[in-house]
Amino acid sequence: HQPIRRADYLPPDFGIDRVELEFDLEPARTLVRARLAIRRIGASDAALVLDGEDMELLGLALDGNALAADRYRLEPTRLTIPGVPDAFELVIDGAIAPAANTALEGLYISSSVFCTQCEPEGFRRITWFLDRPDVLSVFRTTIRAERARFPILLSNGNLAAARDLGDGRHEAVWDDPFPKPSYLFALVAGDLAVVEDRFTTRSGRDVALKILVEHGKEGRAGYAMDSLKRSMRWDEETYGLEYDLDVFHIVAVSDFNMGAMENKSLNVFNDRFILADPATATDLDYANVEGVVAHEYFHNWTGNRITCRDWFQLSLKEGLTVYRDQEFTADERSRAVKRIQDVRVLRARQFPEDGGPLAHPIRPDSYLEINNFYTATVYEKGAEVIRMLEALLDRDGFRRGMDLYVARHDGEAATCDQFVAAMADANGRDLSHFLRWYGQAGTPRLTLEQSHDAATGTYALTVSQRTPPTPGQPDKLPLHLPVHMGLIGRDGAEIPLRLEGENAPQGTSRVLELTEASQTWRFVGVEAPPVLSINRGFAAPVVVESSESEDDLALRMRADADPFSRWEAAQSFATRLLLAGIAAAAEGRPPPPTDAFVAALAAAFDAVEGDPAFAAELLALPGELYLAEQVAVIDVEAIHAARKALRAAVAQGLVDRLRHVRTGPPRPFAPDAASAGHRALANMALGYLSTIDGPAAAMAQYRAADNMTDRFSALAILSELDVPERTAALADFHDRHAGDALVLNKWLGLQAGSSLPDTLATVRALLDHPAFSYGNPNKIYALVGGFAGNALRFHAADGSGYAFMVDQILRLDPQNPQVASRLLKAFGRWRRFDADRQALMRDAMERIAATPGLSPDCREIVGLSLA
Ligand code: BAL
Ligand code: ZN
Repeated sequence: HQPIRRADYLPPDFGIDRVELEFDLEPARTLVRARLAIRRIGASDAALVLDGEDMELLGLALDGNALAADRYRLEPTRLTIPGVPDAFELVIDGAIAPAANTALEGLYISSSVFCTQCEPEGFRRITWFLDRPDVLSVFRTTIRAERARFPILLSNGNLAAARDLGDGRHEAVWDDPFPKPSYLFALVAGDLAVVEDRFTTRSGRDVALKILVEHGKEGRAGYAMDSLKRSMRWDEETYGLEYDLDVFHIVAVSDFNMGAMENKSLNVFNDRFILADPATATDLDYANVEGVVAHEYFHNWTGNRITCRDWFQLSLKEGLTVYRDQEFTADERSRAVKRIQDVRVLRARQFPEDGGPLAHPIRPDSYLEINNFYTATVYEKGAEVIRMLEALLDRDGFRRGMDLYVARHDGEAATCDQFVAAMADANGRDLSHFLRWYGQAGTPRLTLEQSHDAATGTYALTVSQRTPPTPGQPDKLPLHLPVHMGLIGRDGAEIPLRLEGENAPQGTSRVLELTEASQTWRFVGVEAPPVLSINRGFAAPVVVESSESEDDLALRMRADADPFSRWEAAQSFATRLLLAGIAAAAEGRPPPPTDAFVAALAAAFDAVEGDPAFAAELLALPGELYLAEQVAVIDVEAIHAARKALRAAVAQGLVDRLRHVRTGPPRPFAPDAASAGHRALANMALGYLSTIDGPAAAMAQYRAADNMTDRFSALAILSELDVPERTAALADFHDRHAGDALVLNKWLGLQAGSSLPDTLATVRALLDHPAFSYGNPNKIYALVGGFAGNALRFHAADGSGYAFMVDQILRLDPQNPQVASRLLKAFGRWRRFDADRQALMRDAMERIAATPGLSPDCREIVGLSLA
């Protein structure tokens, strides 16, 4: 395995205009015939080199003539045919073994259903092909299988023909008129229930919507269907983008490496992002179903109609599509709450990646295994980069850019440069400086200097930027970024913003453009020193280093006009106390006084009455992963202890308000955002109150709950308490939901994430529980991944957590390298720990590196981590 470099991109020597696939499906051995219409587009002497892995070649024919073995060369990952004509038909007969496919790439079987996952490079496990996203072909797919076991036969596009074959088998033929790269190919065959609905597009196309789930789970597909219809409408209203075929399928399967996959007109989903009902799904599950259904649907334009030229451009479709699904959710639910939740995820997952050995730009420069680059950076930071374009160009300008991008590149495989060029050209802007975001890794840090001249009423703000070095990029350039800011008077009122040289104020919230290492803006008409509100809405994915006073933070917590900034001020205040508490805990000193923070939190809480979802976010203290990023040497025990102490202090200080939240008549369950907000706040209050009252109220709620959010929230609270109720509730939950894999995954994850001291022993025991299986990624992520995310126990001082994870990774790598390498990333931040833990983590990774036959996926991650 050699690194693939972005700079080495060359267009393909051949195009494949038309693909006809025929499948004779049998789990043990499936026959695949591919008839390819191939045309030379490159050098006249170039040989045809097709990608292919883990298949048996049964025969090759060129323009109807069988090719003798000396006319081609078959190697483990490719098939080379020299001396081909300029245009020809190639027929390839091959055989594959879906039942033995545990990597879940290509064609495999999940709970007796044939399904596929081809992105990024799975199609080469189905047939030999130019398996790269810049080769676009029209596909016709013929599927033959036994009717009794596989009554449903699906592929991309429209059903062209179906017939009985007379021998217990049947056949279906699917035509997809839209040229597409091989990674968007999909096939599904099995015995599934179909939930149907319809959607009429703006221009009058009648679209059949079909969601396929396991028999008996039809009742859990309603929210996904509703989300799909709302997504379709939203994309029409927001971007003028309509669906383009007569049918849209979503198939839910239980064994799936990713969340879901946007195959043209045949999305395949991890069932955890489809199935939801009140008894089995939490509000978070509902929100995730909505978000992922929307995300995959939005890919139909941003990803499928316009795809990526090469995998280095992955963020072209993923960053943009994440941005689109975030905006959809913001419009459907609460914009402020959505932004807060997305920033939390960014800080907990992407900032650590950007600050560690696996740091890479949103458009990486090289990879060994592209599967390793489906990262928080490509997805979430990629979405932030798009969001900055929206801030810099404003909403209308952004829409003009999207329209031009679609008009220029529909039907093409495009690049990130082309996307930014469309944004620039549609707005008459030069965005060449902005393009640095695509090539430069690392999280920029902003520092501020402020001064106020009372005599002239001038307020000067200097913003400086600096991006710390990342592996391979020691020197960083200044970036072009929006500084979204406002100024607040001591009375809490927003100050009109008038820059020196302007005739009149331009609103109270503005986007300044930072392009230099340091820039100063002067505002006039500012009578008294103002309180600065900066990076409103988290317009730029940066760290703002601020030494804001506690009084200013308190003022902004209750009075900042930007709700995100109110939350941010609360987080900053809490973080400051927590960092002091962490230092104190590490040195055995008492924690710092919390009265000022608690009073500010109370005032902020009172100011948001009527928005319980936001209030719940306000009360949620910064998480352990975020705090770990803020300290020089990560001390997991001190972080845990400091956070626990501040939680107790907040509970005491806000006890009356928290009790008040828990009063009032019970509300009937509904999955909408407003109802979910009430539950979020009530459960936040329950958690705080349990630090005072113990387990009784949580146990009562656990027993009485009529929905999974309330039941599971109570269970999660109990799971952190070392009390007999904990054991009873966990046992009850298991028995209530025995046989429901998705619900039991929550049960596995909760136990794996518990801070109680015997967690590792519990996790080991659960490996043998029937609810766990090494064949199912959801279960592995719940139990083993859940443990890896449990900083306190994974980083146990004796190294037991590390040893356990190494065993798990090495066990999984031969069967599913994608899952193994994701788990391996847990070791990436090893240099941030004390010397003893560093040594233990290094040893652990060296044990992995020394393992013969390690997958390229794991080899790349361990190599980067240790470098
Ligand atoms: N394209 C892989 C899954 C997703 O991001 O939608
Ligand atoms: Zn995506």
